[in-house]
Amino acid sequence: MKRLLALLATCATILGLTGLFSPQAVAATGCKVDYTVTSQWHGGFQAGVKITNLGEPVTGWTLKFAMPDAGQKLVQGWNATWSQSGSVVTTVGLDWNRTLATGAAADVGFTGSFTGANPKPAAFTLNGVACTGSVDETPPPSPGGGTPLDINGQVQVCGVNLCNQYNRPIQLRGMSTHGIQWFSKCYNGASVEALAKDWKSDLLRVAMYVQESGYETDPAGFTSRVNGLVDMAEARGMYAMIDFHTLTPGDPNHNLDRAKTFFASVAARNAGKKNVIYEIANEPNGVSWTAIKSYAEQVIPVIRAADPDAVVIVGTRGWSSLGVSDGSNESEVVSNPVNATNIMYAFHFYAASHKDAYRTTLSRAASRLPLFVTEFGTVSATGGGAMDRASTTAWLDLLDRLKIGYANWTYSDASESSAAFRPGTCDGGDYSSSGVLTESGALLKNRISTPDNFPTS
Ligand code: IDC
Repeated sequence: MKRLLALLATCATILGLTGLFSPQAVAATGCKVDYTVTSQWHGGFQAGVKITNLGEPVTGWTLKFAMPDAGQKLVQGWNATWSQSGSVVTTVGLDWNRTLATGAAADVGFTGSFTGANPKPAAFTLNGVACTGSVDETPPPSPGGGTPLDINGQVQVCGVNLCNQYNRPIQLRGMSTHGIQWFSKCYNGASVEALAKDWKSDLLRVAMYVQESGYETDPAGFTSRVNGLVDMAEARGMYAMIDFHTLTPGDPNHNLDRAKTFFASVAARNAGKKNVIYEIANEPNGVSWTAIKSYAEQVIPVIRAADPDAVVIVGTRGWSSLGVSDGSNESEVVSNPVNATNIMYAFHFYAASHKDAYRTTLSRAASRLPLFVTEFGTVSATGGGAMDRASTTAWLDLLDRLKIGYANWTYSDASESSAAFRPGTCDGGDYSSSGVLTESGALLKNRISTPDNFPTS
C-alpha cells in the first residue's frame, strides 16, 4: 500500500511538473479557497473569499461552506448571491464571474456577525467537489521573460499608437492614484507591489493635484513625492504617468508658470529613466482648444529640453473629452494639432455618464489621433453612484480592440464607488486579499491582470 501511494505521488509530481495540466494547478483537486477575515469588530466581521477553479472550466458555480460556530451569521455579501440555511452558507456566481477557466479565480466577500468565537470555516465545496487544492503561486513566465518595463523599454508614439522598443503597438493598462495630497497612506511599497504583482498592472498614474491642497501649497514636497512614486513603479517594472492634475480652475494657463517649474524639475530628474510618461493637464474645462494648445506648446519644450525622448500627453477640451462634453468633437484637434512630435491626446470617460456618443467619437478619432485614456471611471462622472458594468465592459472591449492604453480612477480606499479598495483598506497592510476589493476594483483587477502578450520583435 505504501509503495502504491508513493507511486501515485510520483505520478502526480511528474504530471504537475511536465505541465500536462494547467501550469497554475499543481494539485488539480477541483478547487482552492482562500478565506481571509479582513477586519473584525465587536460582534461583527468582514471576510474575503477567493475561489480558484483547479478542475475543468465551469460556466456556473456554487460554493458551499459551513459556519463552524452556531453564532456566526451571514449579514451581507457581494460579487455573488449569498444565502444561509442553518450553518450552511451558499454562494452562487453572478453573470459576470460565473465562468471560470481552469486556474481562474473569483473574488467575493461578505460581512457577518458572531456571538461566541469566530472560527474560520474549513470545508468548502465548489459545485459539490471538496476544495482541497493548492495553487503554485509562481507566475507563468511572461513572453520576453520580464516586467512590462523590461519588455517594452522606452516607448514612443508611432502613427496613432504607442509603440515599444521594437516599434510595435502596445496597450498599457493600469490604475490612477487618487489625489496624492489626500491618500498618501495608500501609496507605499506594499500597495505598489500588489499593483505590479497581483494586478499585473503595466502602469501607475500619479495624480498630483495642483489646487485643492496640492502642488501649489508645497512645490518641493509634492515634486519629491511624485519622484518617489516614479522610483517605486520603476523598481517593480511599471510605467509611471506623471499627471499634473489641473481641474479647478479649468484653464491650464492659470497654472502655466507652475507647470513650467514642475516639469523642468521632474523631467531633469527622470530623464535617464525609461518608465516616465508626462501628462501635462488633467482636464481642461471651460476653455477653448486654442488656449489648451497654446499651453501645451509652452510646456512641451520645457520637458523636451530636459528629457527629449519621453512621451507627452495633452489634455483636451471639455474635461478631456476631445470636446464632446462641450458639444464639439475631435475635428478641432485634427485640424489644429499641437505643434510637437511624440505626443498623444487624453480622452476621459465615466462609464455610467458617457456612453455611445462618446464611444463613437473615440472610435472615429482613434484613426486620426494618438489617444490615451489617462483616466476613466466605472461609475458616474461624480466618481460615485452605481457601477455601470455593461458600459464599462463595452468601453474596455473597445479600448482593447483599438490598443488604447488606460488608467482607472482610483487605486485608493476613498469612500466613493470609483475606488478599487473598500474604505479602511489603506489603514492596514493588506492590498492583496479578495475581501479588500470593491465591485469596481474586482472588475478592474480581472481586466488588468490578463496577459499582455507584448510583441517582442
Ligand atoms: C474627484 C474625486 C473626489 C474629489 C473631486 C474634486 O474622486 O474625491 O472631491 O475629484 O477634486 C474627474 C477628475 C477627478 C475626479 C473624478 C471624479 O479628473 O479629479 O475626482 N473625475 O469626479 N473627471 C471626471 C471625473
